[in-house]
Amino acid sequence: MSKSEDKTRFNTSAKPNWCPGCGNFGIHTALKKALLKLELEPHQVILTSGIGCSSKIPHWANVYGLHGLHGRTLPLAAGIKLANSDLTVIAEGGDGDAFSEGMGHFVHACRRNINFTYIVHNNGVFALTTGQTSTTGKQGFISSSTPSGSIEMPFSPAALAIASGATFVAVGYSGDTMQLSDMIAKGIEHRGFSLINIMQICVSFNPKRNYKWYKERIYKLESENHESTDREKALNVALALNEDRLPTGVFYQRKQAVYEDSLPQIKELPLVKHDIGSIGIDGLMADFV
Ligand SMILES: Cc1ncc(C[n+]2csc(CCOP(=O)(O)OP(=O)(O)O)c2C)c(N)n1
Ligand SMILES: [Mg+2]
Repeated sequence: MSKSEDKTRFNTSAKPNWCPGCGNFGIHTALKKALLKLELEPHQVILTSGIGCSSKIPHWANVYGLHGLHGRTLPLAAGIKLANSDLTVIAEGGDGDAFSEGMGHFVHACRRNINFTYIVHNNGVFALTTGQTSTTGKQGFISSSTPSGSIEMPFSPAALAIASGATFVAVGYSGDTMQLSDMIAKGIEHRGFSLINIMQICVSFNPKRNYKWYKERIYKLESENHESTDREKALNVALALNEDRLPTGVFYQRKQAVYEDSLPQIKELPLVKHDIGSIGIDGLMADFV
């Protein structure tokens, strides 16, 4: 059997230790399916992550991985892509990682358009730290950090991404692995920054948003003839934040030059492939003496 026929090549011998029923299992499966669909090999892919239940994912995918600091999955991914643009770079993490600690990085990633994919496991809580309200939690949400109900309004990650200049914005659901693997594959194929914001089930700390709750509310944008190249329409859909109707699909996409194509140093050849044998640093070092 050739390497590319081995459908188990992204599996690890260690098994994920997420809670039984956790939506991260669906995302994990969808990611591996997407990598198989794109006929990628393990050595061509790297996953970066922050801190959280979701951010443990690089441990359980047989690709390169870097489990970083809370809120810092995006600068890791950006740095890796700029150093070795031959790699397929995927950043992962939770909503706390993306939209609390890492919010500044998120806006800049959207506007810079470096060619990598960001998969956000959005469960509306800080799960690893046992369930504090996050920026995407519902107003009134009762948790250990908001015992009388959250006062703040949640925001829309998709709307912020579109407004910040992102060139590929999709929203998925952890319970629909088929749709999700397609969406992740499309995101990876997109040249530029791609956001896959996934509504993720957290059975332990956000139990009201369970499989039944989502099933009653989820619908596919494609069934409503959504035009994903129309930025204004996409923004309106993203801004709706209607708890009773939750759209999934590619909200918005457009073609735009990627950041690394405009950098003369790496335009033709990835930085890691540059010949540095002929570069002398003696003159530079002499300045320090
Ligand atoms: C700088 C820093 N601040 C806070 C923490 C504590 N902390 C660990 S995980 C986490 C939140 C995790 O929530 P999320 O990113 O949504 O991931 P989930 O566990 O829900 O998948 C926090 C606040 C930390 N590890 N580092
Ligand atoms: Mg979370």
